[in-house]
Amino acid sequence: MNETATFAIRGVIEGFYGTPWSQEERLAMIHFLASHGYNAYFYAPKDDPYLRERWQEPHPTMQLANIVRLAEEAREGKLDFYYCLSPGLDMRYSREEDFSILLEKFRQMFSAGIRHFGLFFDDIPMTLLHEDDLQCYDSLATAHADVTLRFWRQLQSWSDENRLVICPTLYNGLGNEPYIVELGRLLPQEIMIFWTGRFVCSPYLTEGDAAKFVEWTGHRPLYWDNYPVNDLAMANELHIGPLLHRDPALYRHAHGYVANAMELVESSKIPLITTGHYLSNPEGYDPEKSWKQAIREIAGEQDAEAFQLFADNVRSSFLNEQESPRLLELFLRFRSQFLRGDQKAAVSAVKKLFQEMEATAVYLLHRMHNKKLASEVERWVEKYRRWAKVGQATALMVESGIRGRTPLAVFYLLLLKYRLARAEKMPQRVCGSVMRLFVDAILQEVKVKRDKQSK
Ligand code: LOG
Repeated sequence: MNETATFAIRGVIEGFYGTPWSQEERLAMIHFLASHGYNAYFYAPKDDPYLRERWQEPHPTMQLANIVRLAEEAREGKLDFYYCLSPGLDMRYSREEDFSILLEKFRQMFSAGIRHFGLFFDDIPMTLLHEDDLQCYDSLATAHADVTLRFWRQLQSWSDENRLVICPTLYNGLGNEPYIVELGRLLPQEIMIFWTGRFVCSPYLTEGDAAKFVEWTGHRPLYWDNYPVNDLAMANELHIGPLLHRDPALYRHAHGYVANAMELVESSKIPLITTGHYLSNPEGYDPEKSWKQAIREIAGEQDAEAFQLFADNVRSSFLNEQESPRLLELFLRFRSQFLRGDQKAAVSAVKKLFQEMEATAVYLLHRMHNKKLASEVERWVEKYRRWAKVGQATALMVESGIRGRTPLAVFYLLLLKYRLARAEKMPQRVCGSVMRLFVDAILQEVKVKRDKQSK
């Protein structure tokens, strides 16, 4: 039994835009969560039409059966299953008929044994949309509080086991914004409120901010952390780096912490393992150690080393500005060695590096054991391979140059430009700007030399 003080709710939310996970993937995820320190799963894929766009319509029979099965499976794993609806795109909050439809949809889930519910108002306009509502309510916050309270009363009348979380329309900031202050004041403390921190994707979550949120809204936040999710504008980033910059003392002020996962379900497990470590023992969390362990578990012992080499180049996200630390260090070493005059050794070291990089990429593209992971990360690995080819052409160009074989150097320069275009054609973020910096620095040297020679 782990006695470490931590968050009461430790969850994952399927809350991304994109193709929702399949039933099979969800079942596997529920088992995974149960064995990695989590105790809650939130069912809220943005692109399940029956949860958001067509929230008024009942779930098709097959889907309903699937949801019920998931909830049962979750219960067996001692996980709370939250069923979450997002009616805000067009619900008339003041209309009894709209409320009845909402209630009916939740009631069906209650009848099937579900006791945890979410009512979401995120990603909708910040203003009231319907004439009836404008007549009836002073503000969006009063409308949301009214619907939430009516629903909460029903939930309580059905069972005192029922729990409710809402996602407000303004779900990030400081917590002193009028909408959230008003909403907080109107809702009793037992109704939980999701909060993503200062930003939609918050680089830091601090104890100080959490304490302020509690002071201003009267509620302990339930953190909705938008990591590792990589939807919409982040779709070219592969968020497999470890969780970072979450205050070890955050749990003292929060109901819990819920990570929004990626559509890439298998890849998500890597950062989710690190998050599980943070949640199980916030004070003792060691991101690098945890990350290595996570890669070993998901990529498998045999492939861990190769995967780790690659993964080091897709670390950057809003959590982490530093990209490709190992490459960067080797490039700096190359530069100083080259400038000191040991040019041949410097070039041969980077040549070796880019060969190793290509071999790693080719191995991962064709021989990885975790096939699901391999197919999810394939585009990023391919980009990594293309960068290796760029690096090789660069090294060969420099090598020909220092040997005085100018025509060959010119050939490699053209090859380098061709390969650079091929690499940059892929939008996936790999190596950040580190490879580009390396190539540009060398091209700059080449230009200076040529200019000198032509004078
Ligand atoms: C959505 C979320 C989405 C995420 C990242 C919240 C509360 N809602 O900006 O579904 O996955 O950002 O793009 C969101 O974060 N809105």
